[in-house]
Amino acid sequence: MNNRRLLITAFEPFGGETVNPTMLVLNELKEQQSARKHSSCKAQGTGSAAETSDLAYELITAVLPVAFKWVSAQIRELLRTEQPDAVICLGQAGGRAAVTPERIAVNLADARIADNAGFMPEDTPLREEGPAAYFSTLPIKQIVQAISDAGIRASVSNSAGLYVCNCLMYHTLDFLAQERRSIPAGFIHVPYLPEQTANRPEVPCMELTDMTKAIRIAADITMGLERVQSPADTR
Ligand code: PCA
Repeated sequence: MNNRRLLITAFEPFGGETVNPTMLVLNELKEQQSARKHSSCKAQGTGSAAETSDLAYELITAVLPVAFKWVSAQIRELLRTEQPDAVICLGQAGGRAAVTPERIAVNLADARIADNAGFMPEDTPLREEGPAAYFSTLPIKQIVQAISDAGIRASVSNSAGLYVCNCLMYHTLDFLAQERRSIPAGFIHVPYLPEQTANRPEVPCMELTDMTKAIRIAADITMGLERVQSPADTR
């Protein structure tokens, strides 16, 4: 097993919601990883090499506050201390029907609702002297194709919005650019969970199992792996 590391971040609930699907996706991925580690240890104990390809990278996870003021410092600190080989940040995009890797982050905050710290910036640059925008360095087209091939709705999004998710994506790519670290990094939005739309049947949603599978596919592709079917995939 090598020790390449993928940082995946989720966000806390916001905007009156009691859950953020990204936190649940992260929990599922962590459970799957420890289940695979366990079965791999057992297999290695019996001399089998089963499932080793599933352990080709380590997950580092973090849940971030939905707060413009804290996100920048927290992601920069994580990138500095963890030194990951790739970064996928996750966020909820209520109202979208598909898993949507973002193409671009822009140097602007313009909030329609206050963040969890009560802050509501308007037409404010994220970094005064920063570039206007950064493109995702994730293989977004390949990710969309592979998720779609697995029968899950996915499409490239050309706007991460101007709220905290765009802020996180911008600061992630800005830090990596400043540090001259060219690793794959970017952002993926996921839809609401069914329980979040129970009283709003017209609003699209997606099952947690599908979201988790989609993000696992995105993670594997980002880490340069061929997709391998594992028992966790069928859960
Ligand atoms: N979605 C918000 C912020 C946190 C989240 O999960 C956004 O799209 O900006």
